[in-house]
Amino acid sequence: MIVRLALVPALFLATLLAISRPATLPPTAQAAEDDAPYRITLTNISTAQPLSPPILATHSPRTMLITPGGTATESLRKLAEEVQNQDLMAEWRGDPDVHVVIAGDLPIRRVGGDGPAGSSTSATFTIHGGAGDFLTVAAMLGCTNDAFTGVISVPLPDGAAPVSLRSQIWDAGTELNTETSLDLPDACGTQLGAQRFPEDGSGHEATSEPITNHRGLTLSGDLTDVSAWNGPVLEVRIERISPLPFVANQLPVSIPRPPFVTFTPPGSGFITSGAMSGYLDQ
Ligand SMILES: [Ca+2]
Ligand SMILES: [Ca+2]
Repeated sequence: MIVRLALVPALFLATLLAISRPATLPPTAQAAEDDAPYRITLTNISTAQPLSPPILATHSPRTMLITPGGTATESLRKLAEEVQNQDLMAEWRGDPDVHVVIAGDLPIRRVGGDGPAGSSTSATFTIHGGAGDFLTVAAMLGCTNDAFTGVISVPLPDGAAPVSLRSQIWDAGTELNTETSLDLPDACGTQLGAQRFPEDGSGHEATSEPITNHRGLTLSGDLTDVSAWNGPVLEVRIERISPLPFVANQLPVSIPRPPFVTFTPPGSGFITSGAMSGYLDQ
């Protein structure tokens, strides 16, 4: 069923430009000696799509913050449709298996694209994680109806070798892919995207579908091929910056992997470097 909702006021550029301090939570479920800092570098590798201020979380394997094949929460809908990451931060903080959440405050520019002062095509975050922790990252593709990218439940490396992944792109399943300016965040057309559109709000034709891998643009609306992608748009580099390896509380290698590894369509989400091929079969 599709429900046409009233246009939402044009708050999204303000959301993109709003300056709020990145917020973190101290680890709650890990002993201090198991805690290590990681440097997470998010790089937009696309000329087509700006990315919204991202959200990152470290968490235990007991929780899965985004479930492909499942339904997006209202907070994830707001990220994927409206570039708003604060509700998702609150939601994830409420999960006792989440250790640290960081919500970015600036968009990540597309290659060759504009953005607010301080933004660039790359953003680096330091986040703490414990032995056996996983990483989840999400950011909206800013010139889409409800597409987002990131990584879901990727094991943090416990060695010094950095790991880089190019992320999959999902359709949140909450909005019809009209590809019209009326339904795209205004920030896309006013500053960040590859095309110029008027400030006409960010409409929403609701759908109730599962999170699936995005099929790409259909070019049936206002978006043209300069906003289209034909591969990953985000590279995620994970680097453990603590000098010593974990020595305690390593998870057994037999720990069940989360279901995301079985939800792997061809051609997206693959390791480009690092030493984690034993963990991921994407
Ligand atoms: Ca959709
Ligand atoms: Ca719009």
